[in-house]
Amino acid sequence: MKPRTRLALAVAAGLVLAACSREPSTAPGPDGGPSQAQLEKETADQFIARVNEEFAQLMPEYTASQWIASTYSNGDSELVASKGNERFLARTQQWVEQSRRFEGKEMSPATERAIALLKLGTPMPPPRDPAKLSELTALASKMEGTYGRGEYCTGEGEARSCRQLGQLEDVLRNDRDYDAQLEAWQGWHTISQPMREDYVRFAALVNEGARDLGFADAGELWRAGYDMTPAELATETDRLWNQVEPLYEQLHCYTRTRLEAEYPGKGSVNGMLPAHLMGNMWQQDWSNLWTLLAPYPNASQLDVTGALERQYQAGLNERLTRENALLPTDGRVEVARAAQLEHAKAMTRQAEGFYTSLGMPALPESYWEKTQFIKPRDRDVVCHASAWQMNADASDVRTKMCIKPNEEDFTTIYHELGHVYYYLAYGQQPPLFQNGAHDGFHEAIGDTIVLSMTPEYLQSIGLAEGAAPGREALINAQMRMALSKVAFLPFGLMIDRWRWGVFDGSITPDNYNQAWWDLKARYQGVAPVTPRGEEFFDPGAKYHVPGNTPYTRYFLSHVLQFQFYKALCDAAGHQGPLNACSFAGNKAAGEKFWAMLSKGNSQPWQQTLKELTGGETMDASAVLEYFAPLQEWLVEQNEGKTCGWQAPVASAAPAVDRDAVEGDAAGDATAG
Ligand code: X8Z
Ligand code: ZN
Repeated sequence: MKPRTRLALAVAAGLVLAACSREPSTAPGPDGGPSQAQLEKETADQFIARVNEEFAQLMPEYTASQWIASTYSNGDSELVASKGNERFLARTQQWVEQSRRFEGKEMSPATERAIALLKLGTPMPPPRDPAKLSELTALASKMEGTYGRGEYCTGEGEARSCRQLGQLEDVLRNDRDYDAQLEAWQGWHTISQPMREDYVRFAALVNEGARDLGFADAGELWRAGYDMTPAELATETDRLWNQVEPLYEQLHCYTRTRLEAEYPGKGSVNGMLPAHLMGNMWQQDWSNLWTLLAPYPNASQLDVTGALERQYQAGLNERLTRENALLPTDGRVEVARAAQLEHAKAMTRQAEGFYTSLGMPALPESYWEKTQFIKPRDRDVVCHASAWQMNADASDVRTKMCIKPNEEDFTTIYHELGHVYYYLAYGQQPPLFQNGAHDGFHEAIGDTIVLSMTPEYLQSIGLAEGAAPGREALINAQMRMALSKVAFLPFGLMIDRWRWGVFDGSITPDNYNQAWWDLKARYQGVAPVTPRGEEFFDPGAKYHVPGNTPYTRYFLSHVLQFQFYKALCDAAGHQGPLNACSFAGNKAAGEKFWAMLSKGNSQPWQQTLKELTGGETMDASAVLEYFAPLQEWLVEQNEGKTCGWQAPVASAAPAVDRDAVEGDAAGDATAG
């Protein structure tokens, strides 16, 4: 996640009075800004130079307030974060309002782009009314805090025990017992019930803010940040989904067959996958079902989690021996804690090593001092992984995670460092261009590296025994990647289908949950096994909803990362099948990657994509090329099966893309 920082912009009422007065005042403007007279002399280029400067000045205080709320979550830090956000939004409102003077005037192309970005940057456009702005930022901090502190408690008195997200996820990750998984899944989905009313109000307030900026609603504003019209972007997502949908359906069909064998009579619901059995709270990544889904259990396997656990245990034992094996219990807890921190840092060093092997710089020393690597014991934090640029010259960059020694967290570190290296590379751009070419680019950087984590690479860092030759090993390796990358695709799409619908009014509070599960059914072919009525607010149990992070970025990233990977493999001179490529250690690939990162958001993404890949459109053919062997294998496995599922007729579909999705077979397809 990127902090909301520079994305927070809207129109202000504050300056309207001053702008209308005949006699320009020479007094300094609000917050020590320019006087009215100074404003009137300013050219567009000078205006943007000033905004960049003011932005850089404001940024550290804003980001610090957000960092504190995320790493020390309580009512006080929530207040500080919400006020920090409000202050930043109020200033950016002024900038947007001031920029209106230049509409239709001559200016440099860079200034024109920067002015357009001012209006487009925010996923949380605040309403003009200062009281509503204050209410909005308070709600945003409250919802994120509620998520971060969420816990599911059972029992009374002495027997009372509570579990937070990490512990409930551990159940889904490791325990294949049907009822234990159901309880963990249902338990987590209680934390969002109190958010429902807040979300209703939140949606109304961001919509008001979006309309103040000239958009139909907040969803249209979210879709406007892609150097194309909002309608075109919606159509693009449908086109890309249509490209990959047959591959997803094959994976779905194979997985369902295996689940039905594992849980006789209850491994599917009307042809759909039971939400609590997918090894993941949101069914977005099925990697934890490896033992059920491994194509060839006897062929070479990759047990990265096992290797990481062994590394951690070895470190712990070494420490215990060194410190004193006879330590009292408290002492042993402290030693274990130190071992966890050391191992989490070692995992991060490993990831950094990939980036430096490409010729990119080492992470700054302050990164290691200020990052949150593991979950603190003495306070609540938002564990959802994120990467932070704290200041405009990117000299202070951090990640915030609750790292455990498992494969999922290991690859998430590579993902987060992708954001961090983007910050470092575009740190020389003016602040308004310090952003991804679009947000899907930002999400794709680290994942492009993850695609390069081949069995050979894992062997080179001591986490696997190496690549075994042969088709069976190849299919195993492909399945491992597909369980995270292909399983994700429909999930990446459905979250914002839901929010676009909420914002455009086609999904109303009285059918929030119904619409959520209709979309889960339609796109993912996933269903709950017990009724999920409107007393629940299941969207709020996924971080990005209370965190207000747009999600289409991840869908786009899961397409783009294959395009980036292919281009970097070409740059590295790779020959042979795409899925066998690792560009680890290749300086030519590194240079090309860094050149792209350095551009930030200073030009349309189509141009940036062209410079890297030669093409100007997002295209899923690299996904299909990569997974061709697996797709062929899946079709063989599914032969004779009736694949697909019958999704219930949707109670509501987002009005905005109703045309665009016409003919989209997702959900009611029969394939194979
Ligand atoms: O939120 C994230 C990252 C931070 S930007 C950990 N991701 C999405 C998610 O967890 O839902 C990465 C993949 C999708
Ligand atoms: Zn990310």
